[in-house]
Amino acid sequence: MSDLLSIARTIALEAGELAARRKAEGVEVVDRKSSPVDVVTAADRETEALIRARLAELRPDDGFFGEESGAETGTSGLTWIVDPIDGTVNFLYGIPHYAVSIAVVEGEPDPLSWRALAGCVVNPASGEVYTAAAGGGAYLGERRLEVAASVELSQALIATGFAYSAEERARQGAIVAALLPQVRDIRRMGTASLDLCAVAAGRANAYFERTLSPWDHAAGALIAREAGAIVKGRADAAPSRDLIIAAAPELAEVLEAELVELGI
Ligand code: LIP
Repeated sequence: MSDLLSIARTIALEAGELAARRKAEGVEVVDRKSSPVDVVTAADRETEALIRARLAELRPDDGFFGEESGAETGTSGLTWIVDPIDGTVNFLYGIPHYAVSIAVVEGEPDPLSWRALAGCVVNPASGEVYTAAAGGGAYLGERRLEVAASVELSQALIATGFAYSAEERARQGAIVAALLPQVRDIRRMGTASLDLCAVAAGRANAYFERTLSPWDHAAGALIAREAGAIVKGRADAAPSRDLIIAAAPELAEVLEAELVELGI
């Protein structure tokens, strides 16, 4: 497990350096994906290519599933789930809040069934490095992380995010508008992996989002869980495109009930 974690960490740091260098040199948008605002930059592709090449060197029998270059099955039963630049819009706008996210899972590369073994989330702009191994706890640098104690919904600082689809954003916006008067405040920070790490570090009491891809939450969910948070989907389901919620156990339950009430 620790070998897998050190590989994730080493490669995430290398990829973070490359992304930061490309940011300094100027960001080039090379394509659009699910909508006119869902952009791909040259750095997204180059960073993923670096990660994929390094993993092929160090773990040739493992599978790979990345945001920009898709999936390849391995023979080892393990798969690396990679988001080379999570928070691409922040990266594009020069907002120093984006991340390289690398996780390794056992089983099918499907969040509904996989078992996450190790994960690393690096914010190249802040230099913060979040890590976790299954059963081994979560860390920010050398500091062991613990999720904030559960609070009343009215006292909760809640992170969330919005999709690239205007139609979905309209639905998400209506739910957030209804939730806002019931909570301390909302934070839209733009990077799902760092939102999950914020819950792990006690910088937010909870996080929820719909329409995320597996690479957006693979590493962050393990880090939040190893810090003591409940990380779940709707009802008893695992986190997925349908829904991800992360918070201390009691708050997670109350927040989910309220979100369902609001029609999430
Ligand atoms: C982003 C997520 C964010 C979400 C965006 C997008 P990307 O990932 O980190 O939480 O709100 O819609 O999915 O596209 O930057 O890898």
